[in-house]
Parts: sequence; structure tokens; C-alpha cells
Amino acid sequence: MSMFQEQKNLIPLYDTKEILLKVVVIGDFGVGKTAIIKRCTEGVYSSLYKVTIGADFAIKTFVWDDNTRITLQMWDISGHERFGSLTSVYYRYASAAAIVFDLTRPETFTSVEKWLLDLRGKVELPNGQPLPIILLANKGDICLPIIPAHISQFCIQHNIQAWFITSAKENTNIDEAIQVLIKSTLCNYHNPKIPGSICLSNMNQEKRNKCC
Ligand SMILES: Nc1nc2c(ncn2[C@@H]2O[C@H](COP(=O)(O)OP(=O)(O)OP(=O)(O)O)[C@@H](O)[C@H]2O)c(=O)[nH]1
Ligand SMILES: [Mg+2]
Repeated sequence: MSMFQEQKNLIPLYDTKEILLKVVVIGDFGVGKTAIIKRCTEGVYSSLYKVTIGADFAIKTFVWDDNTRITLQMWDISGHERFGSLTSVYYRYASAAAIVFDLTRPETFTSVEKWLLDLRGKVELPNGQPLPIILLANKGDICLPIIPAHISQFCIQHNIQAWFITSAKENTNIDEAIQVLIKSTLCNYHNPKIPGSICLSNMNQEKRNKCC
């Protein structure tokens, strides 16, 4: 069952804070970005591979807490090289990112650094901080995974908030990962250095490594 309450759950409007978060989902072609986004926003999965051309996006609106409603705009960015020059346009105004690789194709993990550099080089938060990022090791349902041993170290070195083994097919860890990303993003929105702001969550090391 999804952790998110659907928008139809009623909250008195006068009390409600609306937050729009743009999350860019990046990674090599075929790693499962579209499948993850569809799972998250529509709750469906298809084994058909339809290449994403350029970029697409999907929206999910949900109740976060008693007085916050979040609209998550998930940008599905093609993993194909030929669209790479456009990423700076797609990254614009992003609040957070998910980088995806395919556990069955080790070369897609090697590419994570390339995606990370592209993202970090082209976008930052309005306060100059780097975007919160999570790393998704997808297709965890396929029975092999030799998990690269150094993923946790890689995440710490590259200031990646957390990583998860996911399966869009079996709906494993998708909501959990997005929830961690949102918490991290809200912390930036409510940066304690900004007067009147509140940090909703401090992710500790234990939380970061919970799926490793
Ligand atoms: N077994 C399994 N297959 C998956 C999973 N996620 C995606 N796939 C399959 O992998 C293929 C590629 O998935 P997509 O989501 O289209 O990949 P993409 O990253 O969006 O690829 P591009 O749009 O080309 O960048 C499809 O056939 C999916 O059904 C998963 O968790 N498990
Ligand atoms: Mg796609």
C-alpha cells in the first residue's frame, strides 16, 4: 500500500501549504526511469520498453502532513546520448534528483558519475546548495544482484543522500526512496539558516544505509 494519501483526502484549504517539487530522474537508457515514474505516479508497470524521446513528465499530488500538500513533478529524462545536450533545459528549477542504474548492467553504475557531474555542473538550489540526490539500483527483482560493494562509499563521497535497491516491476522501495528524497528536499526549503524556517527531517547515517 502506498505511503501517500491521495489528494482527495480532505484538508481545510485555509490551513494548507502547497509545495511544488520538481524531481529530475536521470540515468542511462533502459535502466527503468520511466517504469519507476509510472509506478510512483500511476501505480502501474509494463514490461514493454518504449524509449523516452527527449523528456516527459508526470505529476502526483498528495497530502504530506496535516498542513502540507505536495505536488511532485517527476521529470523523465531520456538516457540516450543524442538528447544529452538538452539536459540543462530539463534540469532548470529542479528541487531534487534521482539517479537510476540497472543492477543487471554494471556499466550503468559506471555512468552514474557522469550523470552526477552533468547535474551538479548545471543546476543548484536557489540558496547555492547542491540538489538533494538519491541513487536507485533498479531491477532488484532480477535474481543475480551482485551489489557493487562500494555504493555506500560512493554516495558519501558524492554527497548523495541515500541509495535503495528498487524494483519498478514488483513495486519495491519506490515510495520509500521518494519519501526520503522529499524529506531531504523539504530540509532545503526550510533551511535553518533562513529565518522562520523549520527543518522537518535530519537524515542520519543509519537511515541512509538502511537498504544497503
Ligand atoms: N525486471 C525489471 N524490469 C524493469 C524494471 N524497471 C524497468 N524494467 C524494464 O526495463 C525496460 C526499460 O525500462 P524504461 O523504464 O523504459 O527505461 P528508461 O530508463 O526510461 O529508458 P530510456 O527512456 O531509454 O532512457 C522496460 O522493458 C521495463 O519494463 C524492474 O524493476 N524490473
Ligand atoms: Mg524512459
